[in-house]
Amino acid sequence: MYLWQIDMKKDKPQNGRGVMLITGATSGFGSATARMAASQGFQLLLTGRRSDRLEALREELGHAVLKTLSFDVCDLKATQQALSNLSSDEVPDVLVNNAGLAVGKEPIDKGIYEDWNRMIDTNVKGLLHVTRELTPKMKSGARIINIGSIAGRQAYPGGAVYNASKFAVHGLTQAMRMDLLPRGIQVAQVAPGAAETEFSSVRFKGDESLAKDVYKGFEPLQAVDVADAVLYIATRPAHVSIQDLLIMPAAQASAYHYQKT
Ligand code: NDP
Ligand code: 8X3
Repeated sequence: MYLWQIDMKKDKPQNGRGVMLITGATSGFGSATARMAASQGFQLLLTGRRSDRLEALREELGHAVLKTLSFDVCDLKATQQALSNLSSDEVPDVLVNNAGLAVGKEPIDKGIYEDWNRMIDTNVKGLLHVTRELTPKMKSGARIINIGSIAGRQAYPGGAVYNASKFAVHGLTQAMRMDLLPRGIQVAQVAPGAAETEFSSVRFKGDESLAKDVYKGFEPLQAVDVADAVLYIATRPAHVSIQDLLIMPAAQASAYHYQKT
């Protein structure tokens, strides 16, 4: 049995690792990270918009979950309201800025403003909202892990605004690391390639056949592979800072190069 398959309702975590707040814990990388972090002794603050999924995760992970907080990261007031009431022992030791999405794959001259706004508001402004609210309270030794993407390293046709938002995460991660260095807060980025989650279903607005096509002919990453990278960073000794981790499926060499059957 893998560590992350432990039944959290029965098996109390052995080692206190501190508090981890995960944005976008209702699906994909976020929920896989929650499960793995719980199995490794973290106490969790789980966030996302879908409160039913947060509650299901709380039920599954039992006492590992300190709190679920349902809010939209794009909404500054709602973010402030949700995060302002954390008690001192709920301030995260690890913040995983994971909530994000791609919407649409139109070329720039056919792009849809609403889709563009959703990507920029969620991937850039949402990450900023959560970071701005939590970093003043975070202590020396804390870590922030931003989920970037291969799309933040290489642009691709139809990806313009998603690319721009993830290039922004890449830049923000570097600047945040410099700003927070004097406070002893580490900042890392995990940048995955193609991973089979709800990501493509969201991108293609519920068209499951288009979503499935993305992963045809090769073995994509699974959410647990990315969670594993997040937990690796989160559990390094205090003097070790993993700054940047690009993680790809074996069949993907770049944003454009896939070895498909
Ligand atoms: P999923 O669609 O499975 O999960 C996305 C998560 O983000 C959900 O929990 C969703 O929760 C949350 N979210 C989206 N919008 C908001 C919002 N406005 N407010 C709060 N939470 C929000 O996709 P992934 O797990 O794949 O994606 C996670 C991150 O990884 C994203 O940043 C994505 O860009 C990035 N990524 C994905 C890759 C992939 O191939 N899958 C590769 C590289 C990076 P809810 O809907 O409940 O609010
Ligand atoms: C998601 C990976 O290549 O679809 O960030 O942009 S990709």
